[in-house]
Amino acid sequence: MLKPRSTATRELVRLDGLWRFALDTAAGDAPWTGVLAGTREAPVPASYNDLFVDAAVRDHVGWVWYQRQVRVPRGWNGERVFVRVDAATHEGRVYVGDDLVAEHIGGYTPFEADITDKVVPGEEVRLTIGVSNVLTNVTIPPGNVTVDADGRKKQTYLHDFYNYAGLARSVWLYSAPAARIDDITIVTDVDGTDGLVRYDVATTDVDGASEVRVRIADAEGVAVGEATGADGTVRIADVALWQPGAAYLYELVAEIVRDGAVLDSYPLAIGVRTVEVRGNQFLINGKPFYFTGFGKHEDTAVRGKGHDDAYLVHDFELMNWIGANSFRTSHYPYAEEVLDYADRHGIVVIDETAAVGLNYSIIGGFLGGPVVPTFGPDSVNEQTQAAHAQALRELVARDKNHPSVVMWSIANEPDSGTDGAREYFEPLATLTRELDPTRPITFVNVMLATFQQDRIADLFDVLCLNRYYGWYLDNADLASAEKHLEGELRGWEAKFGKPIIMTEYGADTVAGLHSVFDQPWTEEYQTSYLEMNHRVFDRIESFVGEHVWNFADFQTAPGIIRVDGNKKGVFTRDRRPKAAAHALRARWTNLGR
Ligand code: GCB
Repeated sequence: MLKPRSTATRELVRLDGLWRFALDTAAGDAPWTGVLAGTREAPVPASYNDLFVDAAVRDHVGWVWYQRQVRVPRGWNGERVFVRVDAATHEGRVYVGDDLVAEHIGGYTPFEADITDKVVPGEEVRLTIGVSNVLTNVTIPPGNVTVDADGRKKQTYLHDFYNYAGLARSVWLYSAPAARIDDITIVTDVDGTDGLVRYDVATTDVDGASEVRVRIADAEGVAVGEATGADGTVRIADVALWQPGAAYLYELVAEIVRDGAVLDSYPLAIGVRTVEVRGNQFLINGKPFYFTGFGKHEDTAVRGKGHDDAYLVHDFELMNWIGANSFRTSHYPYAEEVLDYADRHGIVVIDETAAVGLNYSIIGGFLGGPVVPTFGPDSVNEQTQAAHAQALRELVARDKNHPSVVMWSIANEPDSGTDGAREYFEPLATLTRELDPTRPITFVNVMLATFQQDRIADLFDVLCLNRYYGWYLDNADLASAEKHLEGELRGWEAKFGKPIIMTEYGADTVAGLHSVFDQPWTEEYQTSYLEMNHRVFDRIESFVGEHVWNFADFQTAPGIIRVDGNKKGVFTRDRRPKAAAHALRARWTNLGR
């Protein structure tokens, strides 16, 4: 799916700003048929939860409604008109006037509708968007809604970040010609010093007299290659590769041309690079790559998961300062602006679906709750698997052309050591390879499923492990933690011979808390904990990366092991460095890998 862009043939109106806002409890039935009740307004993009001084909003379970008037530009006469929602977390319904025009399940991928027949250029329409935050056993991510004796609904979930909801990314109105480019797929390769750009342009309403043309220009705008036809290959002589830390982007322009007139035109930034797993190495452009960086979250005060360009730039600046060359979009696809920025700045991305918390054993085994089998008719079942497959399709469709994305992560910490895991994951691994045969795939393994228990790691290219020796295990005993961590890593290495990335390791740390002892929660302990991990990583040959959990402190559901959220950030929630940030910087800027 193409990102909406203003091009020679397309126009764009961004619908960000304040929208009328109401909870379903206040909005009445069919709230899209009139002006939304009440006086509340909510900004788009932002999660709605923390905006109001009202627990009923923060803890709301169900639908909320956003509404605004929109004037369709009068110059759009004769064009197709689309509304595009970058994300509605977790389910969205879009109404133009009284009519439902789009429905979508899945909180972190975009959807759109052709609303040409519902609007008149030059006139206003009422645009209403319903958003539901409900998670069940068949959604990705899963959750559960309970109703107590007083009729109060409560949403619980198995993942460790707050269930922020609403319209956290932009909403757009855009025009496109009737004969138009629907999609572009780019795959790049290298042949000696030349770059090969294979392209495939999907179109709508194109007649036999029209043709597709593609041309590529370098960063200075100088033409370097062209081709005609809906698919083909363009060769770029003496190609400048997209490299980690040294991004180079070309611009590919796809056009539909008829009798010399350009009917539609869409420019796409592309980077030429290769990615490959060979033996126990992860290769980018044929050279071993060692990941340094973080698992992140889209999370800031007040706006929740609302996308914010200031935080985008600042986070990447901090990653650059600390020597991070990569991050994982834990635990859901991030805003497209983030990937565009990573493309332009040479930051490597592991792109993850929102399949987090497919694991009932964590509550049972680890947190001492009741043990429910994860995979079963009433828990993670075939319907969940279908939703997961759809999440994979939408992730790959959205992000396939980003050179920064070097690997798909199809889930975080599923219950990979129990009955049903293989039956659930094997078809999804196969599907991901079909959707994109060019990138390695992985899933992120939980500490309850060591190399002895895990049943699915062989289906994937890279072993991504989350391990908390020295925190959840061997807390305050880094000497034991060091032995146990090394023992387990050697087990994985011997059994699979695949590259290993530590995708999470971290210790909760309250900024400003200090001790001369190995005292958990202090800044000193976080630093010693990371140093212990690094000593072990440096002894394991198959190690190809380390992503600390987490880049910054973030909000979670309330609980007795969380103090106003998860405090494993190397930066605080407002992005100030803890002591560990300086230690990491010293390591990562001197790794020389
Ligand atoms: C994990 C999860 C992550 C949590 C983290 C923690 O393994 O993948 O979402 O936040 O542990 O801090 O417990």
